[in-house]
Amino acid sequence: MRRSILLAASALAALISQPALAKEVTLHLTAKEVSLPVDNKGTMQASWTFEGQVPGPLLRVTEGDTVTMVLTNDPGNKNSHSIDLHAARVDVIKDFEAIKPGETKTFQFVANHPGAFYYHCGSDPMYQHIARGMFGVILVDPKNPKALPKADREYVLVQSEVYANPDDLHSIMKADWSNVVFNGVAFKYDPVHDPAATKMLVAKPGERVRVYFVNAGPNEFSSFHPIAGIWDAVYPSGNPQNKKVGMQSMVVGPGDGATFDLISPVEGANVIVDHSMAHAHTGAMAVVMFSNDADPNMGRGDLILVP
Ligand SMILES: [Cu+2]
Repeated sequence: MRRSILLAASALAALISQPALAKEVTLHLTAKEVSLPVDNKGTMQASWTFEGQVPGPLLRVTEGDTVTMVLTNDPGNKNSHSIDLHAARVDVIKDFEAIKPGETKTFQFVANHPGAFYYHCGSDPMYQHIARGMFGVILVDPKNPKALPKADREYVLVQSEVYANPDDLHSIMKADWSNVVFNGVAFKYDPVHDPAATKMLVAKPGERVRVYFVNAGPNEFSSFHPIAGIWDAVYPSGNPQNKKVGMQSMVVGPGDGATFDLISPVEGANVIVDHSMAHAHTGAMAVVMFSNDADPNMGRGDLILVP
């Protein structure tokens, strides 16, 4: 009896560790021009977004998948928009072209490279569309489920700059931003530096916390560092073959991304920052609270990209 259970368990384990079968996946995104808060006090800004949120929805496919991307420009919008997916190898002119309000565009690619990739609007002027919030993350999970150690929790952080008046194109070209932020809002997950913040990222001591990080820019580099922690592993572009270990910080430039694993041996807080102080102290800080009674839902399901 015990032997047959063991055999069944090993057969199941063999099945689970098989490379994933390539699938055909269709992803839909709609460009929406909305008003969104850029700080915890609710200061609103006219934003250009994917699906009315900054960053846009987390897209997730598996290495080898054939992906059909369907972009709709909401008929209520005033501007042309497009999508540039860094996970795709296609024709920039034909596939990443801008479409007018009310139009829909479709293109296809094979997700050959695993990783944490940036996506953004490339409509002219691209730096303004990015500065107004038109960006997000597409994860291409490796087809071999053992290519990376299993993560206990996953979080997505996207860095970007907030410009006080994004109608002033000159201010964006001069990088004259007011705040550098994670996930669209200054100090969004940092009640330590902003009493108006209500959220934190959480995990238990010993858990492997995987942070998929993309720097949307449009201009500033990020020196990505966990205060009171050390990155157990860093994978530039999120590719398992790019493994670095024991990193204190890693620079992620605008338009780039990486996967960062963090494990705390003790209870207490780490603060993930862009260690460039002008960036951290205007909003690029996120608390990760390690406690034995951490909320089991955080860092899983819909709470990988914490709203
Ligand atoms: Cu756009």
